[in-house]
Amino acid sequence: MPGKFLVTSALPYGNGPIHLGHIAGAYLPADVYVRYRRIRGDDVLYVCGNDEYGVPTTLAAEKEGLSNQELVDKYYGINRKAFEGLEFSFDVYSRTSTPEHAELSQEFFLKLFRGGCIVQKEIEQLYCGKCSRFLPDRYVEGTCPFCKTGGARGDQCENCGKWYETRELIDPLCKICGHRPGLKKTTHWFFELQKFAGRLREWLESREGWRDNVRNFALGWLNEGLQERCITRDLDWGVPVPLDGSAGKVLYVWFDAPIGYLSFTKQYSEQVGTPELWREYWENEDCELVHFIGKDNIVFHAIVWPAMLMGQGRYILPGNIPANEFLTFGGEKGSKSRGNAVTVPEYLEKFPPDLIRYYLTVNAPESSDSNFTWEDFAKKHNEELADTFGNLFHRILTFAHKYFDGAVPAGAAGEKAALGEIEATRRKVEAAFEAFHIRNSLREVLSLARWGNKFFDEEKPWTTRKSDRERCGRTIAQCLELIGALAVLLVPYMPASSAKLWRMLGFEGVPGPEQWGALGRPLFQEGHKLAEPEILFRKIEEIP
Ligand code: B3M
Ligand code: ZN
Repeated sequence: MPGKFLVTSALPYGNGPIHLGHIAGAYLPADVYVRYRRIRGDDVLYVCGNDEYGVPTTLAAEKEGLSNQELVDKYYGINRKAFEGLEFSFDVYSRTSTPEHAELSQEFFLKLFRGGCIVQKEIEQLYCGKCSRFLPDRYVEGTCPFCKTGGARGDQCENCGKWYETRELIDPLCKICGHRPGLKKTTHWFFELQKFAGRLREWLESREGWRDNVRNFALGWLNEGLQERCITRDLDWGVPVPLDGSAGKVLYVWFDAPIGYLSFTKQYSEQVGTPELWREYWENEDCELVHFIGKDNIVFHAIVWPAMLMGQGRYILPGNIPANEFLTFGGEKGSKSRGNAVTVPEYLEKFPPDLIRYYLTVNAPESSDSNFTWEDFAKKHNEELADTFGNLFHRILTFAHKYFDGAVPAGAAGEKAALGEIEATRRKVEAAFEAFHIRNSLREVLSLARWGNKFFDEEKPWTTRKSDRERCGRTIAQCLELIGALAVLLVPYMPASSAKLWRMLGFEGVPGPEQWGALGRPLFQEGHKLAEPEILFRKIEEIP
């Protein structure tokens, strides 16, 4: 029976161009997963958009000399285009600065507030006397109170992933002027996370099939004891706190951002003319909510957001939260502010989308960090896409054209070798996807292509062509079945290449659920006409 899935990728900050580190972490695996679900015939909604509020935006706007609105408008366009360029298949790509999003965020806040889970307090907050401003989040840098790494931001440490209150930072310095801030009284609102500790534990412990990194990190947080957390800021850019006497206070960006998953689904429902459609996902226990994220977002998705949802009492909770480790550049995490990573626009100037979709999937930082280099990109491309997949396609298709008149010879149906191998691969790929081992799923597909090259070599059709023409035909028919299966199996990873291959095989459109379901059974009828072959993957001769 087809399933129902709501899949999200972490909302990228709309404060700079997205880079390959982001793509490898929370985006590409999600798009591949979504395309896999669709070709299995499942009902999937894939939701994402820019995260436009908070200090990440105001700081970047100050740096670029733009207003906050100008900055987020600029990067909304740039990110949308980047994702389109990489063939992402979002159903909706929105942004958190919409009125609907603000309204829904305020509704979440008020529900928790009225339920006694958000409390108001007067506290002392870091304040820079020189700049005359409070220093929330990234406006301050210091030493992480947990792992003692220097250069840590005011809200979360990039090194150990811990989330803390700005006041806890050791030796804080104002990011703008470099001076040591003092303290000043201010009023804020605190989310009493500890009230959800029991329910969170029960829920987390009952989760099956989660990656160890996510489960352990979340349970680790719980074991250390949950505390109330400040969820408002002294800023003029964000969703206003919806209470009297709260002028100048906005919601912390990590409070409103995940609500975007829901507000964007609602927007989508409006856009497609079925305003209540979102309920079929968010209010449906049979819908699987899957959040793809990078490992630095675990605490927010596995603790804070589920608690926010529990406090609303009407929405489903995440079914799985596959978090990837980091794709590093020269051994370091990619960073917009440091500019050490290859951005998507930079990549797209050089190569088509499928090559990086392939590389970042087969090399995905699923269980540990992986490092990006152009050398390795070119090497894997040449060995795997050009020499393994490309070679297989080309040698078989040209052979069929040269010696069989561009038509499928008789004989695949009665043969077990290739079809058996296809069937086994399909099973392994499906099992890998079920377990969110997306990298392994692609490695299985690569293995099938390797098997195909070996089969072709061992069968020696260039010899049997003269000695045993019937056998030669059976070999080529089986090899064509393999290529057909690869066109279907590659849909999630390389949609454009798969479509091209499909056309070379003499089919229209693109492979769909019917073809996936038939993997392992003959695709071709004897005499089926193939189209002209083209080279799908050319070797990269010059490393960028
Ligand atoms: N914008 C952080 C990030 O891009 C944040 C994710 C929000 S997901 C709701 O890492
Ligand atoms: Zn740390």
